[in-house]
Amino acid sequence: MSQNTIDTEKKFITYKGLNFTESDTLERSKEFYGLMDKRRSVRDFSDKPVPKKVIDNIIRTASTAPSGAHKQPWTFCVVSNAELKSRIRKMAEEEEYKSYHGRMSDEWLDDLKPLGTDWVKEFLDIAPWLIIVMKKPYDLGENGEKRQNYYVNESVGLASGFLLAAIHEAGLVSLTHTPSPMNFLAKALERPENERPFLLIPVGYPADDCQVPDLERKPLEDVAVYYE
Ligand code: IYR
Repeated sequence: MSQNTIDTEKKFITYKGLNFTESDTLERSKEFYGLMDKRRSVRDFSDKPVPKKVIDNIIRTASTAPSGAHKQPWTFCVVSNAELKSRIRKMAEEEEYKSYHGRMSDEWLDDLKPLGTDWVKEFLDIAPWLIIVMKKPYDLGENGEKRQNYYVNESVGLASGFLLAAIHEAGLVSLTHTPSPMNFLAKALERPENERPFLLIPVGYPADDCQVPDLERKPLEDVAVYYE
């Protein structure tokens, strides 16, 4: 073996999959769909605490997502500190106020009407945890050298999807919040230069009087095309 391939020698292990019977596979696929179909984006949070160990497991799950060249180009910044949450809220609302008062097009504002959103982001103070998902276009090596990551948006999007599923599976609720522009988060959290905010996800329990818009999901026929 040549000198420069030693570090990248491939190692393989046997993988047998989960091996369910066909009827269990059908049953499980139906059950999981039923569970995921109950997930809703929530904006009315309770301040009821969620143990840190739960958040740890949810993030471990997110980090099992596939990623380009298995680089796992993400960092999950987890905020429960009330003072920091409140600073984040203030900065997010400053940007959101500008977005709702001129930066977003009339078409965009019209499309948001059924969701009842506005620039006020009370949930950033109330939810017990804020998870800020950071994407890493490159890693920093030991001597500060840049190491390329690949398919970063796809990878971090997948990890965020796994994160939302794990949050829901645990009986908690979340919101995929995108205050725009989001750069203030990298500053407030003092992140290194190779991290960019991707999503801000409050996590907790729904408020007692929580309301969500009465939305319908597209049926299978409208989202899938089969070529058999
Ligand atoms: N970022 C704003 C606006 C917003 C945009 C989309 I697209 C949404 O689906 C929801 C909201 C906000 O968080 O209010």
